[in-house]
Amino acid sequence: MKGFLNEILRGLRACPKYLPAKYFYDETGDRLFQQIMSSPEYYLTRCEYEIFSLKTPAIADLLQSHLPLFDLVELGAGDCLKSRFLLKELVHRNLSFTFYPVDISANVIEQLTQTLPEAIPGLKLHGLNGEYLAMLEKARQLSDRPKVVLFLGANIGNLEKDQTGIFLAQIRATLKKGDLLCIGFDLKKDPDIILSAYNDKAGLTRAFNLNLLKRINREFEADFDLTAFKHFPVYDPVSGACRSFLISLKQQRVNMKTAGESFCFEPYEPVFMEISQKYSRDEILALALTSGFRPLTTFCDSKHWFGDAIWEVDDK
Ligand code: AVI
Repeated sequence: MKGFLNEILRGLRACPKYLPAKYFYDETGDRLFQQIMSSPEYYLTRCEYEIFSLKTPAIADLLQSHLPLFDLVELGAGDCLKSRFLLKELVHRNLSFTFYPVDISANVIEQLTQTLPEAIPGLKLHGLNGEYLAMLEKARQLSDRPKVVLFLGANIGNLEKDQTGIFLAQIRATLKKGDLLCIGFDLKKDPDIILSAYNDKAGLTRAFNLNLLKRINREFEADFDLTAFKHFPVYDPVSGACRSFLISLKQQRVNMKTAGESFCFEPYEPVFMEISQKYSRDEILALALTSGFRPLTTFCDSKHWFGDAIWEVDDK
C-alpha cells in the first residue's frame, strides 16, 4: 500500500507526469484485461495461442534436445492458457518434471493448484506466489534440476528498453549455464494494426487505463474526474514503442486526501500510462546477446505478428 502510494505520488509530481501501469491490475483491471485479450483488435493473445497450439511438439523437441531433464517455471502464469499445451505434451511424453507457476496473485496460484493437475493428470505442480525473481530463486532452491523458464504474453514489452536489459540480466543471474528461457515478443508490424489493438472500438483499453484513476480515487480518496481525461495511444514505428497516455481535457486540480496533496493539470497535459514495446527479429537477437543468452530459435504465428524466442543461458 505504502509502495503503491509513493509510486503514484512520484509519478504525479513528475514532469511530464506518469502513472505506473503495474497498478492497472486490481479486480476490475484483471477483468478488463481478460476482455481485452478476447477483443477482435487485440491480436497478441490469439497469435501466441496459435504458436502453442500448433508448434508445441517442435518446442518440446527443442527443449528435450537441449536438456534431458528439467523443471519448468512460468513467470506470470495467469490461467496457463498457452503453456498448458506444452505441459500436456511433456506429460504425454512421460517426462519427469515439476511445473512451478509463479504469479503475484495468490488467487491465481490457488486456482492453478486446484484445477491444473486435474486437467492434466500426472502433472506435478508447485505454485509459487510472489515476485518473479525471488520465486525463480526459490524454484532453484527447491530443485537442482536445470530450468526452462517461460515468460510469455509479451509482458517484457511493458518495460522501457533500458529496464529490459537489466531485467533479463537479473533473470540470467538466477539461472545456470544451459538453462533455457522461452520469451514472448510482439513483433513490429503495420502501425495501424498495433494502434487499434490499444484503441479497441468497444473502449476496453480506454476503460483499462481510466480504471487506474478510479482505483486512486477509491484507495487514496482522490477526486479524478474520469470524463475529463482522454485515452490516447501512439505508436512510433522507428523505436517500436506503443505508448498510452491519458490527456487532461481541461485545466483542473485533482485532490488526494490520503496524501494531503493536490495536482494541477494544464489543458491537454499528458499523463504517460504504459509502454508496450514492439520488436524486430534483429532487435530480439541483439537483446539475447547483450543480456547473456544464446538465441536458439524463434517460433512465430502464421502472420509473423508474434514470436516466442528460445534462448539458452550462455557462459557466465
Ligand atoms: C500485459 N501486456 C503485455 C499488455 C500489453 O499488450 O502491453 C497490457 C495491455 N495494455 C493494454 N492492452 C493490453
